[in-house]
Amino acid sequence: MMKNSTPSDRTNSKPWSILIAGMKAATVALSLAAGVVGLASSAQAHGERNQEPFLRMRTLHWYDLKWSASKLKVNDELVVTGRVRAFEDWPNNLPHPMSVFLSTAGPGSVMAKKESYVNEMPVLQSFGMVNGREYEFKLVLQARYPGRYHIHPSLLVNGAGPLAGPGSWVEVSGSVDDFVYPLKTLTGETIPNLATYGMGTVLAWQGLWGFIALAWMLWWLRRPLLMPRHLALLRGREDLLITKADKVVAGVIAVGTIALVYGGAHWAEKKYPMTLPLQGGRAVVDPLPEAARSVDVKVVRAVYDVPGRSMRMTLELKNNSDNVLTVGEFTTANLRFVNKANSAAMAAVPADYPSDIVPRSGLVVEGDKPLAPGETARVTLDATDAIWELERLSALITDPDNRFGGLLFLYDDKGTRHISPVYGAIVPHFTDANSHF
Ligand SMILES: [Cu+2]
Repeated sequence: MMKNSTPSDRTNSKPWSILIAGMKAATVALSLAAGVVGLASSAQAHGERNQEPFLRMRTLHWYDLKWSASKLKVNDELVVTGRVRAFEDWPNNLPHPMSVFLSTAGPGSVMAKKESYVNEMPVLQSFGMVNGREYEFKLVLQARYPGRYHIHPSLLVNGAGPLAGPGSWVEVSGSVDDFVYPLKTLTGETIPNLATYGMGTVLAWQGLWGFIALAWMLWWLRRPLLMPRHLALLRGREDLLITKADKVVAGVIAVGTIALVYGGAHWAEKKYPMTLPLQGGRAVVDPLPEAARSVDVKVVRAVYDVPGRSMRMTLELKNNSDNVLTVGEFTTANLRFVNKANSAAMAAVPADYPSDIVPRSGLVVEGDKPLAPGETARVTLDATDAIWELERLSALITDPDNRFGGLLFLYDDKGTRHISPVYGAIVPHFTDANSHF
């Protein structure tokens, strides 16, 4: 019996106090979240290197990335375009990309996302991807906060989390106070700046609820607290704990809260008679037409040489096309290992492409002989670079599922690119890796 009437239970018995406590908790959570965002923006990184190698090598492969600018003023537009392929050898332990959302990865909301398209379809909503198929995306962003930011496209995969594409450094100059995002609504109303639209209303409501919560808290805090109340309970004097005034105040707050919620909803309904709910449906986006597979790739052996920071793979390539093909590039985990001896492959790397994700040593193709139409040949590729360590991809040796994946770009004599997926098991070698080839 005593337990049933402790002071904490007493407050819990009033639904409005639960409501107010909930709102207080939400306010604290929001301010904490704001603090975390603030910290993240000062650190300027977003953990892309911390993702497990299988998340970067076997999920989405991004290529042909273009950033329309590297220097912007506040309000300038940045257009990020490219292609992304949902990999065929998607990890078993990860939900497939049945529901994905196109966004950006960067330090907070430094850019406003204005438009997003996949295969020229607007993707305000989530959509599904098919493994082994490709998609063309376009993101239109508007510079908001001055600073220097690493901006990636990213797909948020339901169940698997955010999977970011390659990032490029973008510098924004100017003042955040100049940021404007005008908009015309479907009802014809012009909003001069979406960033500040309705801000007064938001602050007023937040302030009002905050004030009520504070008043309710102070009402109880001003009196003797835990021990005296506990003693009163022990002596069976529960009647002393709640006065008549308490009941009146509680009643006023209860009725007032309900009236405020009802009145507020009524006011909003009147002020904004036409509103659309946030759209939670899914967009349907067809993948790009499938190109004929020019080259079949079989992984004969793949080795990650730990001390040498080198990935070596022996592949069996079968040329199904009518063209003579040469190996130009191997791309994985947003890194581009380019065969420097291949002029078409070198020409496919724009001068302004982020150099930190194009390893300098490139891709060494042993023998580097062109592949005749119909020919099947074994080729050994060597991707050696400190970047394996730097990007923490060498952690793939500790994965419980030692597999790797990537895309192989081959070029014909006209300079046309032919893309083939590469995937298979990979064995770490801690010493003397070269003796196995
Ligand atoms: Cu980044």
